[in-house]
Amino acid sequence: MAVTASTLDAHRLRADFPIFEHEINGKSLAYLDSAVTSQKPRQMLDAMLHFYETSYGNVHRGVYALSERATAAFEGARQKVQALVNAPEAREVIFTRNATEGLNLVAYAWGLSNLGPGDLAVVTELEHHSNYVPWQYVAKRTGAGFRAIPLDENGELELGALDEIEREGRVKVVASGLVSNALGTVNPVEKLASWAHERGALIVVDAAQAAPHRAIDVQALGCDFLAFSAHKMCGPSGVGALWGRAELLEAMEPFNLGGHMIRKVQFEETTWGDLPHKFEAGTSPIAEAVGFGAAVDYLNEIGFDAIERHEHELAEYALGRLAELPWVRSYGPAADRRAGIVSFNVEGVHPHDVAQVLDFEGVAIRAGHHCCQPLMRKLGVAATNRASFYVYTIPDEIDRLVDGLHKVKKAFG
Ligand code: C6P
Repeated sequence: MAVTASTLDAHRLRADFPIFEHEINGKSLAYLDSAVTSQKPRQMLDAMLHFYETSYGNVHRGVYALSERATAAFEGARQKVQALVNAPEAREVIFTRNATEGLNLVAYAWGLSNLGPGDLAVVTELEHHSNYVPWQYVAKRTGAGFRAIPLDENGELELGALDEIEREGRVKVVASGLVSNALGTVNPVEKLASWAHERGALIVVDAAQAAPHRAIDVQALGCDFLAFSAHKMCGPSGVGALWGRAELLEAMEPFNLGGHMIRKVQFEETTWGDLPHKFEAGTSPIAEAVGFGAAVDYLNEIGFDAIERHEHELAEYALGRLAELPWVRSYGPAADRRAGIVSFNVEGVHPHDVAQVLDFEGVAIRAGHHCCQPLMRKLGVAATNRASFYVYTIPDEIDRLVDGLHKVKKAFG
């Protein structure tokens, strides 16, 4: 990996990713869909294979050496994730299946017992369904109100609306993404955290599109919970992390019940284990957690400042290139206010048709509502096309996207 403290060499990094050795539709792959899931570096794949070949066993269950080795690797991965987000304690990091499960854990295990009539759960109009629907559902179940912070025409949160929201009930929880998956907007989470805390409310941060791309410090953000997925950050699918403040997690009811999460089970009553075990019922994604740890090592070696700068440059380049096409409409804020995600539509052409023509050219982008239907409604569209970037993205892929869009225009008139 040839990188300096502040830059990265995406051409060199591509060599770490075996997927780029394969052709798609007879063309080299231009993978512009890292926001849906990232590709995997050999270092992470090797770490998982090595673990399976040398150290695999169940964790926290055996007294034999292999199980202890597996437990040490699994807990080592937890410490890597703890350091990644600057969490005060490793026991505050819960391994989940993904960001969605982490966010549901908070909505169910905290929301069901702490929300009620007169309370408000506040989300944003930019929110991914995973941090929107659980709060809408739990608000309905508990009789609490449900409000969404609106967006302005630049795709940024209108914080001026908070005063009005506050007048409508007792704000108990604010749920916000740090980076929007649909527009790339970077939300002012620190401000929202202060606003929530001044009102005695909690803030739950969806970092699914942030943790892969920028340094995260839960203490500096001032949040109470933060969730993300390994598969979007060079790690395997099937594992994610939820960080929560220990005193909140300790006071919460469990989310899943069964093996490993108990202290004592008797016919009359069951008591719960300590953190993090209380929230890790059943056999954990063991090798996946080890792969997650290896992915964190890989990204740390590149450096998050370099990753953020690289993706910012790509977003700026992509927005500039798309602006050359008068029949393409881009959505979202200016490049300096967003991460490496650009959403757009080609005039008169359905986003699925756009993505299909691009696929023939080996260019993979996403088309759809991106699990953000409230946002699509706000934009007045059913769907958009979206290109998203990562450490291995090179400007040539964006040029191929633009060349492909010319073909779309030609094919659909
Ligand atoms: N977004 C996309 O944008 P899971 O599926 O649990 O790993 O991640 C869910 C999720 C939560 N929050 C945000 C901001 C996200 O972007 C996502 C996943 C994907 O293409 C799939 S909709």
